[in-house]
Amino acid sequence: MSTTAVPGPLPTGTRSTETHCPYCALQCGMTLTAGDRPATLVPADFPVNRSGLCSKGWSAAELLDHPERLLRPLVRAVPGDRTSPLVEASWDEALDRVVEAIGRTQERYGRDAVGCFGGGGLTNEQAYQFGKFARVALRTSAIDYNGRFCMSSAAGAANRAFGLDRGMPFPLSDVAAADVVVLVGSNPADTMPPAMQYFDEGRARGALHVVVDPRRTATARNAGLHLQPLPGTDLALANGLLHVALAEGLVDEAYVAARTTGFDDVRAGVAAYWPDRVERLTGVPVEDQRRAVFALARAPRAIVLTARGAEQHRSGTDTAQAWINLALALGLPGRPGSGWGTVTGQGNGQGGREHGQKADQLPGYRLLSDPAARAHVAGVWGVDPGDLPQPGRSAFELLDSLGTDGGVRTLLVLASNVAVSAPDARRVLSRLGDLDFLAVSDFFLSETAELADVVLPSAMWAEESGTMTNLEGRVIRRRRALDPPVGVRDDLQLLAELAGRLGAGHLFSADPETVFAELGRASAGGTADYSGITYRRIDDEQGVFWPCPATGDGEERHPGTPRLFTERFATPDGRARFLRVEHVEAHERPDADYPYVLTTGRVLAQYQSGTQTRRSRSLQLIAPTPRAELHPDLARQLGIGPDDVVELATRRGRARFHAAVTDAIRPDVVFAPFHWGGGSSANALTDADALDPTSKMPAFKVCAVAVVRIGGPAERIPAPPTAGQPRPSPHRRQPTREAHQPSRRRTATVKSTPRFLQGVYPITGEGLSKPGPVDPALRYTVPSGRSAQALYFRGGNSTGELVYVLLVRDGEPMRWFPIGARSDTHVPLRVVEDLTGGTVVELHAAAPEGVLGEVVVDLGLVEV
Ligand SMILES: Nc1nc2c(c(=O)[nH]1)N[C@H]1C(S)=C(S)[C@@H](COP(=O)(O)OP(=O)(O)OC[C@H]3O[C@@H](n4cnc5c(=O)[nH]c(N)nc54)[C@H](O)[C@@H]3O)O[C@H]1N2
Ligand SMILES: Nc1nc2c(c(=O)[nH]1)N[C@H]1C(S)=C(S)[C@@H](COP(=O)(O)OP(=O)(O)OC[C@H]3O[C@@H](n4cnc5c(=O)[nH]c(N)nc54)[C@H](O)[C@@H]3O)O[C@H]1N2
Ligand code: SF4
Ligand SMILES: [Mo]
Repeated sequence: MSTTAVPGPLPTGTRSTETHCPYCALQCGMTLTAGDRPATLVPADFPVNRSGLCSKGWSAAELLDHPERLLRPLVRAVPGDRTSPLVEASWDEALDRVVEAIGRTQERYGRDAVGCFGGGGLTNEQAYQFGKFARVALRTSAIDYNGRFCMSSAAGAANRAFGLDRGMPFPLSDVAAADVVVLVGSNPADTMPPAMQYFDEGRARGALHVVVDPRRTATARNAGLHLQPLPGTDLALANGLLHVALAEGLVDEAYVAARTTGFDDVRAGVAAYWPDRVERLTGVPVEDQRRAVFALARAPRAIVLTARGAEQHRSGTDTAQAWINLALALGLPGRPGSGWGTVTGQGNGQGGREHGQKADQLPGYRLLSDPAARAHVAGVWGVDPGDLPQPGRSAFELLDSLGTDGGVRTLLVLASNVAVSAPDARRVLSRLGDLDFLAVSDFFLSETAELADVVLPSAMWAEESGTMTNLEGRVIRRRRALDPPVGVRDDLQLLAELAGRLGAGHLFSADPETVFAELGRASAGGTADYSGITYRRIDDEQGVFWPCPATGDGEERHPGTPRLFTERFATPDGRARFLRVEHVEAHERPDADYPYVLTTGRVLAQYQSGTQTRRSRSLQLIAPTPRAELHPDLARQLGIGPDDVVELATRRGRARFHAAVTDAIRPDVVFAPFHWGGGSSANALTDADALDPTSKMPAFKVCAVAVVRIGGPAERIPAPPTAGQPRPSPHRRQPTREAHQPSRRRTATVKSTPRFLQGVYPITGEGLSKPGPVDPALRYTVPSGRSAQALYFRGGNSTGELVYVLLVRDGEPMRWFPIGARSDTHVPLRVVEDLTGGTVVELHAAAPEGVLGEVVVDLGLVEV
């Protein structure tokens, strides 16, 4: 292999090329005409989009010759001084500066002080090459990518449950044939519009679609049933649906026995999620819970899909698992036309997580911590397995370490705009400022590139070749339709060139097809096996679904795998794994200072951090300014009118938006799009301190927010004054968090009169006659001047022994509630007398000596 194998120029003249949209994971097929004139495109009849495109796809060609495109590398006028202007430079000079910085940093701080940050927009070849570049040319463990902020929770859950993560284990067209589809935190009507044709087709056949979303989105409006939970409560909802399924005998016991393990534990766990408790946690009425689960269980073909609304939480992995548990209990995964899937987001969000740009992974979805995997991949790379680094830090942890001892000092970013899209963006901005050196490859001067020491101009989608893996696991080809502008290089070439300057050039190629063949060999035998896929086959077969292992000479070739799990799951014993998961409260709940719940997400005409779509003239007409959605009741209360400028404030920062007043959102929730930076950065508001323990996903979808009106409608939204902004939190070690930590606080701070003492608590038995306090949260003092009445007690017991819960009033036992082994109880208490102001009410528990387990308690009181 050599770095000279760069693809040559295309022939002159006007020609049409079949390729795919640069944006989302649907990867709609399109025909691009280019050559002697500006590029134009029309949709193609490709299996996913069947001649459809959304406004982003339609307008994609506009950006190819946009005046703001980067056409030459940029470097700081004064090297090392990021306050000096960025000026144009030659590739040689720019790359010299990058290589010098790498050398300086590694010499001074060690190999791991040089870091890489990738993206799910890179082709498979580029993502693969980036992972290899980090491990082989830089020999650093510090590499991760933006998919951590996207698919990681769902991927974690799928790997745990099925032994394999392919977003949709079936083709998208199965959606059209399903009788019931449940969409949890997914809004394809705005995020993948052409996919709606499959949903529409299903509904036209009489299918019921259930949408779970705190907003009545365009997707929800078309659905037969809309469940509108409080953000961050989807896990409780899924457990609640499974509770109903069990109570109603809807579980497919034969499937559970034949194809799964671990159900007993889940069965015991969901006992605590009775419908009215779930209604209180989520806001979804009992009636709707029942409708959803009956429909799902009785449908001949049913599909459950989760997306970012359910997954971008600190318990995102467990939430995805809860929906997988439900799907498994109903016998869906692996059954024809049925199953669970996650809707992958970025153009190559699927391939981007398979080929080794993730901190813990090697190509083929192999693990860096697995000696056999290291040996295999090192063999393909021609290096010593012992030279491969160990797993590194996850995306946010990597960003938070920038500029610290033991952290990254020189960072290379490809295809990500973390200054806008990472959580707690003001903290990330400050960390980027702490770097010794930042290099960014992009085709526009993104907010991250603006901060760099060196900016490397990258080729755009229509100017490069490679493969992408769409949301169905279909490997498709991005075909070069025009030559990149002179002075612009594709990232594959960039990495090969850099590797050459670092002395590893002989191990890297700049030719996509060569790299793809190598990727195939590296993936052979892994879960994501691409070894039987070639460019030729992709052309002939309209894409090939992985796994597709190579076969020997004379053997029939592997057909690829459109549908997974039909016979067995990818676990060692072939069975899917149930895993008990518990509801955890949002890490930050509304309080007097920040009284509402903020959630964030997408609008139709903008894409991600907006680097591209905010530069598109046609898209700017549709979504020119960031609009925060709030309910008319809330708007009235705060004196906010339509299109007024409002400021959202959280403990991390402030950002301003136009107000979109709409009754499509819950009155206690505010929604902000994250496509803008600067004074309208939604991520200036979000929190990064509560990462999911498994996936390290930040809680993008829930935090506590305050809202104030700044002024009337204005064309330009003024940025919040810097003086009022909180200081970004200082460097400190990431707190380690334990999984499944039961809640230790009360779950509701409703301003109305009901009061609840509730939660799931561990107990240690000291004898049935020796009750003791369980948790400080189970204590309530009636405010002076008011009185209260206990209304009911509900309790659940996970242990194999009888336990008692005791209602204590001012230290005196008032009522005993026995709860049998592994069962629950419900006791109405309306007869209990008034509790006057100052009275202290507490719940204690007693269990036989040595018994360990959990109790679920829920005491309902009303305060008047
Ligand atoms: N137009 C457009 N399309 C895109 C993208 C884009 O930026 N713009 N990005 C692509 C990418 S990378 C991705 S990952 C996908 C994402 O696609 P989606 O997952 O569909 O997009 P989001 O808007 O992030 O979130 C979906 C919904 O979750 C809801 N939600 C918020 N909090 C919660 C919650 O706690 N529970 C539940 N059940 N729902 C909640 C929001 O109201 C929102 O309607 O879109 C892809 N397509
Ligand atoms: N608050 C909040 N924040 C979120 C989310 C949310 O729902 N709420 N969603 C998260 C999700 S799901 C995602 S996927 C992330 C996405 O966040 P980002 O990683 O910021 O994604 P993009 O905006 O697509 O950034 C890609 C950048 O790279 C450039 N680029 C695109 N393709 C290429 C390429 O092939 N080569 C090079 N060199 N450059 C390229 C683009 O111009 C752009 O500047 O945001 C996350 N952030
Ligand atoms: S749905 Fe996705 S892939 Fe299709 S045109 Fe729109 S952005 Fe492009
Ligand atoms: Mo994403």
